[in-house]
Amino acid sequence: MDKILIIGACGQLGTELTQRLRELKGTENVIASDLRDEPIKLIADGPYEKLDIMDKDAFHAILGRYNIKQVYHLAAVLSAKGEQNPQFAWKLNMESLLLVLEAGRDRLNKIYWPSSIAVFGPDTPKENTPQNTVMSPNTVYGISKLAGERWCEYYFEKYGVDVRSLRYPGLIGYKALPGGGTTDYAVDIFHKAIAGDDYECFLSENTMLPMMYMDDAVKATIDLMETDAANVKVRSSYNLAAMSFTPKEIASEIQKHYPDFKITYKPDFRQKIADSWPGSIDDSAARNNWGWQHNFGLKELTNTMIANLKDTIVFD
Ligand code: NAD
Ligand code: AKB
Repeated sequence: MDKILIIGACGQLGTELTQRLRELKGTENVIASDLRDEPIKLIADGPYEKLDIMDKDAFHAILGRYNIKQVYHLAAVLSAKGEQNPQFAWKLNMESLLLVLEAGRDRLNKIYWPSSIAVFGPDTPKENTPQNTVMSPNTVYGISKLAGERWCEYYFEKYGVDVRSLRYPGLIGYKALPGGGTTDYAVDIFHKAIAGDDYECFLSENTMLPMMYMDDAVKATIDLMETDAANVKVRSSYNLAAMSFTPKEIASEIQKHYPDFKITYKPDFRQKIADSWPGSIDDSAARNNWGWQHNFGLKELTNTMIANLKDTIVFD
């Protein structure tokens, strides 16, 4: 059994991915790490290391101590936060990936690194965006993800590093809060509705974006990592899709549960980011190459978020 290190394990995705990998691989085989001194409660059941991934020596010490053979590198500055400090976002997103890829050359069997729909830009076809198309990201986050994809393919082709990647859409889950992206509204809106509050949305009512329920994202990640290397035909990053909706559409789905729920719209700087991203994604390569299938659409997402958030909002 390969020992796994998750970098950025206390984040929105990392929390749920750590939980699922521990269920599948055994708690002791999945080492969570993040900047915090202590793990968040949801992943406090297993090994945890405080790690700033910019610290190469500390990273290698952990790889050696646990004899780590697989790394899931999730730490990044996301789209909205990245625009507030572009130099820092570039530094963290790029340098940390290169550090992990270098480790892949001599001591790792497999690496997972997520990309994003943010690799696309205003010149990209908006509907059913193809796997290979015009890419003109105009956020530092998107530029770093596109450059990261090129580095992943480079390390695979030049050095045989088995690095795998998915271009996630906006991820929505009830266990952890999002960390500074443009799609965060689709999580925030549930918290407001359940608290009985109105929601002021920072995107306009008809902004269509691709989204995914967290269980599907975790399933896709593990499916991709578990499939035979021969099935992984895209070594930059796979398009991945489940559903697309607008703020108006998700609000009206929520109103089926909370008829008095009200949404208003006050677009801010994130509107321009959202406008540069696709409305829907063609993920047929993932479906054909390694059998990707999603389980959650807008209705299932809404039912599940409301049912679980009502009882289990966990703030740490
Ligand atoms: P997040 O911001 O919720 O979590 C990131 C985690 O990384 C945080 O816990 C943070 O403390 C940690 N971190 C930051 N700097 C670090 C450092 N120097 N060393 C170690 N840890 C550090 O992000 P997320 O939403 O969980 O996203 C995880 C990955 O998935 C990111 O690469 C992101 O770009 C990608 N992604 C996420 C989404 C989404 O909707 N959540 C969509 C597309 C892609
Ligand atoms: C963001 O909005 O920045 C992320 C993403 C789609 O990459 N959720």
